[in-house]
Amino acid sequence: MFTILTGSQFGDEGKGKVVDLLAEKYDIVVRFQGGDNAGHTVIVGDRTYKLHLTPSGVLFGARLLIGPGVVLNPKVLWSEIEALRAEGIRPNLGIDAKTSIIMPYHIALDELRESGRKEKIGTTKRGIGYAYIDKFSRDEVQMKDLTDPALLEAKLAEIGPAREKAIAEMGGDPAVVRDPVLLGEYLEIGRSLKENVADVSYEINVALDAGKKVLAEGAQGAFLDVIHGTQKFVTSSFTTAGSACANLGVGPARVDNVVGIVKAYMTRVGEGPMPTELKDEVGAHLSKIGKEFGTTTGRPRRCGWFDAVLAKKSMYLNGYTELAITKLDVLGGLDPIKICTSYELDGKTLNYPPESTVEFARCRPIYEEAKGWTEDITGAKSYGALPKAVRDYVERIEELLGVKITIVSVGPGREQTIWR
Ligand code: 2SA
Ligand code: GDP
Ligand code: MG
Repeated sequence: MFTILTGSQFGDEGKGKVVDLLAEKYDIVVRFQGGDNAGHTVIVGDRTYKLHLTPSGVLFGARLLIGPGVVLNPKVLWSEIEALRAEGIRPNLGIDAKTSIIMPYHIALDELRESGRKEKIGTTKRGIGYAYIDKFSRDEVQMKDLTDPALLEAKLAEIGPAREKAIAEMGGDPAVVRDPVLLGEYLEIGRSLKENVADVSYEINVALDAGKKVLAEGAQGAFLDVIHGTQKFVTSSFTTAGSACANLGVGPARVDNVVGIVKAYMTRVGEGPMPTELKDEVGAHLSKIGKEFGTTTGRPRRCGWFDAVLAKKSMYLNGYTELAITKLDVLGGLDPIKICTSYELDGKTLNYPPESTVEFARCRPIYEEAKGWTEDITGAKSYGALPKAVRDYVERIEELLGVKITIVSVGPGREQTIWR
């Protein structure tokens, strides 16, 4: 069985929590795009794990794979592995030989470019965009190059001068490109991870042939997709479900189900349009109760009402077969609760987001109202035990999106989950 799970909004929908829940039933959990810009939180009991590269199936002992479409910072991965080992968890990790490496110069270029932009994107400054530029211009360092100093040296001899020139032109220090200390650290990690180098496409396809279960874990969300998101305020990878097939080398006919993670309201971290953003006390409530701060950078996330117009587009972009709704508990105490069901643009009513980001930024939300609730739902154990207003909200979203909501999350903990 092959399942793809992606974020349906702007990221941080709670993918980490849901992947952890599902992982018990899967043999392999694999990341297929993005890098350590991702921050996936898994909370079990009093322990919180903030995972950036390690797939969120780690606590159930699944085989964990990092596919060739990921951009990998080896230092971040290594520190995650060490932190997990310190807790007695030994990740069973495979990294594709062709996975692109985020080099120190990618981080330098990301920082320089972002600080030089008049209109900022609000990147995580993890070097993501520049690592993907090098992947697509075929000038990348790959995982296999880190396992052999001669390979890395040859690669840097070929691509180093252009990177040094670019950094110097942007006012940075070109010495970062061949910094012997940094390169030494990378090679040391490469040596340590040599046994983990894998052929991810082959491994997944063989596992599927053998009847095993594979879960592809998306990072970021639909509207941060480099093609279908709100350019230019997007990340540099393909974040929608179809990307899992292309990035992992698994044919689309092998996909059995596509799970979308839907937060019960909207958040966005970084710049870019968000029609339902609230800069009032309701936004402050969502931020405070939802603890909406970036898992990687700690930046405050912007908050707003659920946007069903964007969500409809996400259903099309991803072709979800089922949904998990998260953070319903955070809406408790707000009455009424609003759902954006259309936009107003230049006197016209739109039921679908305009393709142009400039026009999208000018859309005004049109809301319908739902009844709120005041009960604490964080301990609810069954769908029937939820107050009627909560069930009505869930079912209204289901109706608007036309896809069944099978998982209802009422708190960050594993046990705070209701299966419908
Ligand atoms: P980048 O660094 O080039 O990928 O940034 C480009 C845009 O993508 C956004 N982005 C994210 N949005 C939500 N969550 C992400 N992960 C972290 C988290 C974010 C954090 O889990 O909270 O800690 O700040 C993530 N990663 C990238 C980013 O904000 C830019 O708008
Ligand atoms: P991801 O990037 O999609 O994995 O999401 P993040 O981990 O960045 O952010 C989601 C945050 O919401 C994390 O702190 C989770 O622990 C938390 N969370 C997930 N589901 C729920 C929920 O149902 N209720 C509450 N209150 N928090 C949740
Ligand atoms: Mg996150």
